[in-house]
Amino acid sequence: MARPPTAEGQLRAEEQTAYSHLPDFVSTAKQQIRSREAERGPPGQRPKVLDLMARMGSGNIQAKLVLLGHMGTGKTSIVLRFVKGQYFDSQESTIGAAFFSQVLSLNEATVKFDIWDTAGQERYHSLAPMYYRGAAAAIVVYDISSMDSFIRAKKWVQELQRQGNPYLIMALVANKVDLEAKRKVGAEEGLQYAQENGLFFMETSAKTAENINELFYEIAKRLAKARPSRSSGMRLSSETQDRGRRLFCCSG
Ligand SMILES: Nc1nc2c(ncn2[C@@H]2O[C@H](COP(=O)(O)OP(=O)(O)O)[C@@H](O)[C@H]2O)c(=O)[nH]1
Ligand SMILES: [Mg+2]
Repeated sequence: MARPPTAEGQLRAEEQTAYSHLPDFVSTAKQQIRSREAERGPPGQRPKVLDLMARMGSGNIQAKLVLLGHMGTGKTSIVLRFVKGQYFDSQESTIGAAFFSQVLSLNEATVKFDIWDTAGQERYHSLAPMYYRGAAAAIVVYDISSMDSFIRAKKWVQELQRQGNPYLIMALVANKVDLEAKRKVGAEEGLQYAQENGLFFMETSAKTAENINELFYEIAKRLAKARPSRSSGMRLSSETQDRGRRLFCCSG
């Protein structure tokens, strides 16, 4: 006679189902990462700046950037808006992670972002370290219309603080500000949390493009801060996009 399942047994069965597809995904992800690493050359021959970013020559910075956050908060939409100037109302869910690159020219430096856009699903959580390891910058995204996503964002921040590197530039991004009528997380709440944790904070909308360029510009500026000569100004290499108005910045 079959025994009733124990809570532990049930959990193990659920885990098995959730993780059954992971081996394939892990090998694809590892291949993706290996090919990116190969492009950067052998580790011993890479320029070392705290091993966070590789400088490609005078005034050029190559920086790995990772996006983290609950599924559906708009991570992919933020990247697509920045990289391609596109937005889709029915953006498909990311499977595993996706890679993008974009160059942003400041007056003082040219920053090439290698962007890893991760999937927000819990079942991919164990893979996240592969993407944030060695990152120079991280964008943790929540959706202003979802308190759950804000709680999840705080967990990502804690994980990055625990396991990421101490020099990581971290941005807390409150996305979907166009959904003001459905707002559940106040701007002050996000800003306060960011200030207490040494992050910089921005409210964005991938839909309207509000503060999207500003977000990446701020990160690029912080990456370039180590450089001796500095001035301000931004130029996107591919296209000029709408400049937003809302900006809550900066701490950290
Ligand atoms: N209203 C609104 N919807 C957005 C915004 N950004 C993303 N979305 C929508 O939210 C859903 C999830 O977006 P997606 O980029 O796939 O989120 P991800 O899972 O974090 O990558 C999609 O239907 C998007 O069209 C935004 O700024 N405003
Ligand atoms: Mg996505």
